[in-house]
Amino acid sequence: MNVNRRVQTLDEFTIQQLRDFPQATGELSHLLRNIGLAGKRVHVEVNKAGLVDILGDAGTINVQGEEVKKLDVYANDQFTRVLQHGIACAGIASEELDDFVPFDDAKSVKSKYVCLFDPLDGSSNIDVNVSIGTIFSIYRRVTPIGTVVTKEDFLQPGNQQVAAGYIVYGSSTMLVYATRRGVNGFTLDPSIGEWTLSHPDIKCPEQGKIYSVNHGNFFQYDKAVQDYIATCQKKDKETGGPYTQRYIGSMVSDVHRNLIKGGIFMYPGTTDKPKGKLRLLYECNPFAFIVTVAGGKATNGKIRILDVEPTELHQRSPFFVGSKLMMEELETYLN
Ligand code: P6P
Repeated sequence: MNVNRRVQTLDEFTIQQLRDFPQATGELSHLLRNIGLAGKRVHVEVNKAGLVDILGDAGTINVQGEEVKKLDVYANDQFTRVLQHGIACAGIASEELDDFVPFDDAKSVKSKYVCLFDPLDGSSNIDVNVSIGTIFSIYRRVTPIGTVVTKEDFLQPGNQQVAAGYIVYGSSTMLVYATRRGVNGFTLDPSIGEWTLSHPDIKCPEQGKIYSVNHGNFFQYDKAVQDYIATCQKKDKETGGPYTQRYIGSMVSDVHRNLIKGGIFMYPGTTDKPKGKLRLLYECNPFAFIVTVAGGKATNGKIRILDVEPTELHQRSPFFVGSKLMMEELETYLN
């Protein structure tokens, strides 16, 4: 079997970044590799999910005599543990945990980053075999190095993110992350157990032909949103309309597809839920950062989502993200 030796692994890529920036301490590279390690472990379990009935359902004891955890609890534990035992993270916040978790051991308090994540977004799709994902967001702490992190280290606006990314457990498993220098995608090669650089320097096409929204909520959206959706369905030589509607109800997959092919993803506020459903800190901000670095745009319907000053860890926000020209067309309706 010929192994493609020219493809860079995540480790080689992050170490190359370190060589290109001698002043870097290597902590961010180390943190990203830790996330890659946890992602590989979650990949293994997610791919077995269909077999859980054989291995025993969550909360039962499986044939190996181990307690079978819900996959999102398992994923949360993997990301928390790998970051806590690393040397680059001073604390985490997770969709699965009510409050943030400071790492107060002697080594961790000296770390300069904090990480927020949704360990397994869309986990309700697992039992119908729809792709799911992990979403993460990395900030430099604002409290003094050497002290235990506090909530203010986590309540930072998205424009302060140092890096952000996601893992999509789909037909293949991919890790995509952005720093201010660009967006790069790595596909897990199970034959060598490595993330391999498959999508270097991802750019979001300025114009796309895909719009993603839950039509079931249509009559609960603001009129401006309804009018924009109607435009997506009309013939238009200039924009290439009508667009195709693609929405699988798993944010990581929907936004990943639109990032690569071009498109717009919307989770607007509704009359029942004016703030929408998606979480600002570990769903909206990471994707807003990634798509913006790739050339797209992201708003909460009023301002750039990256400029929103957070007040709570789990606050929700309406969310619109995607190709630059499609977002600008949407904004003509929203403004
Ligand atoms: P709805 C999954 O539960 C999730 O949080 C996102 O991944 C997804 O985009 C959204 O909810 C789907 O929500 O209300 O359209 O089913």
